[in-house]
Amino acid sequence: MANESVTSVVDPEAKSEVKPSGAKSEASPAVDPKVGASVIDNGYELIHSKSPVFYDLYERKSELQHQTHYCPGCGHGVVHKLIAEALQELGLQDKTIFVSPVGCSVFAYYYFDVGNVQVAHGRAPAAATAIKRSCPDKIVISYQGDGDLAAIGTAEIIHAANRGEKITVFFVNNAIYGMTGGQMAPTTMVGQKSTTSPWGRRPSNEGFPLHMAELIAGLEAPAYVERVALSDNKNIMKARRAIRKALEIQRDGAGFSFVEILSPCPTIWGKDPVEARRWVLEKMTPTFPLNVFRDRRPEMPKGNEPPQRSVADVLEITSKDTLKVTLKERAHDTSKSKHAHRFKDVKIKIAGLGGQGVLLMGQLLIEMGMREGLEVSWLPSYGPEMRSGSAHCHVCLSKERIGSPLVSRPDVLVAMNEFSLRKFAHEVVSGGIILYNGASLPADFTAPEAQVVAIPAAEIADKLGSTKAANIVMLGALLEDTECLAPVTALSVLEDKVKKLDLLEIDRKALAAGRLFIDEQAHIGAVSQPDGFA
Ligand SMILES: Cc1ncc(C[n+]2csc(CCOP(=O)(O)OP(=O)(O)O)c2C)c(N)n1
Ligand code: SF4
Repeated sequence: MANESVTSVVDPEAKSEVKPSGAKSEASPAVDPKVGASVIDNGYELIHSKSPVFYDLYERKSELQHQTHYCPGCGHGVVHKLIAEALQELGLQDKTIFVSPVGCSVFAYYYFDVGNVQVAHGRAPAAATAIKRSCPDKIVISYQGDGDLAAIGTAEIIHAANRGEKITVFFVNNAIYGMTGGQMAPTTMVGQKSTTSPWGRRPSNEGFPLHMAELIAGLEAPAYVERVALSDNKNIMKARRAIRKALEIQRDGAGFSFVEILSPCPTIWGKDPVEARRWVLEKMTPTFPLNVFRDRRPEMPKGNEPPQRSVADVLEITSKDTLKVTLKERAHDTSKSKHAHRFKDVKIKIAGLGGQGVLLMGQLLIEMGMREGLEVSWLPSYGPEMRSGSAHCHVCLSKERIGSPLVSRPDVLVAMNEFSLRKFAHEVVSGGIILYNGASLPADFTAPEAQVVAIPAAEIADKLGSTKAANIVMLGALLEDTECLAPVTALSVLEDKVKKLDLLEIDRKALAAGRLFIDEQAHIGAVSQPDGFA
């Protein structure tokens, strides 16, 4: 971690401390390599060592365990150290979950010995929201650069702040994209050169820099908003206090806390570490004034809090014990596990229009898979218009752990309309199955490598009383054709999921009709492939 010497005596528990030890002089410190102690003869003995909030070993740096991947003089190392010390002093290490961003600090999880989650670019406040809401007792930190927070992640940070999520955000503003080599950030200052503003930022073309602390302080919900700078030791000490205070606010459940930290990026700025620090003070602070913009407890109207339901409640499981029993029952329920799975894994893609029950069919399949003791995954995909737009889902059923839920080469394609048939048929593996919802295949369609079956599912479902049950007809056909799951499991899932008795009755019949169609009609000509079952 960055070797910032702490210039005041700190908590005796903390491992960086300053001890008086004799007469003063300007001589440089001698370092004892064994204990990491710097002994100087100016009256103080400096003892440096890593906070226990950091891992002992930086795994990624196999041969350079003593240093991080940050450039010399980078502010990220200093901020990491300040956060680690604050967590240590507050005794919060074991309760902390750190959300790492995309950017130079993405590797925070190699350093902080706390709970770690790494998220997509800009999404840290959204992920932190979910984590904090599901684990309200944890200390959740969203750590972000200016590209991450103020460009791609603008929406996430504004809305998390506006909702007053009880998380802490540390916003490292170095006025540039560091990791990707120095493109203009929303915080790049007027006149500042970057690879994408080589003439200097011009407000007439690129707009003005965003002042995130002020923007967030303008909202009603945040509890604490401060801007600090890593320009010199005095300001670093202020940053230290701000970071600690932000964490205390979260510890006390007081609301959203946000600290913007003006931070040097010597490498991209093309300056040495000392110059870069001076630049923070002389160039950045006039544009981004240091201030406590907000320090108050927000008042939330009482009495209209949304009902909080536990996971067990949502899953309709009354308690942990019931969950255990249910799982145990499932494990020992021979009627459910009797079905012999002759496959190692089956990958299915189900595609059609929103409203055709495409996503639901996938969910039913994975529920069935779970009941038969399989590993399962379901990945939905739909466009901007959920209803009536294209929709598809990826389903994996496997006896082994699933590496990726993405199905790019399905064993089975269920195409609920012609568009999906044409779009995805070429992805199906050689010898795979295509089940098409239609009385016959389009005249010019061929898929010589696959077994293609056209099933008039919509018509069958219509006759049974509801066109909407076409997806269940297809489900029945899929089960019969692939034998991947037992029909009895399908029935039990439908019985649990479909609450309306009249619809359940239609679904039962639809499931049976799909199976029957494959058994009795598919082989005598419903297969529209010229060569029959390929
Ligand atoms: C979705 C996505 N878009 C773009 C990128 C490329 N990218 C990686 S880091 C980064 C900018 C990081 O800058 P900043 O947040 O300021 O962090 P710094 O590296 O300066 O600490 C970008 C654009 C990406 N990884 N993912
Ligand atoms: S490029 Fe800049 S932000 Fe990234 S590690 Fe180096 S100094 Fe730090």
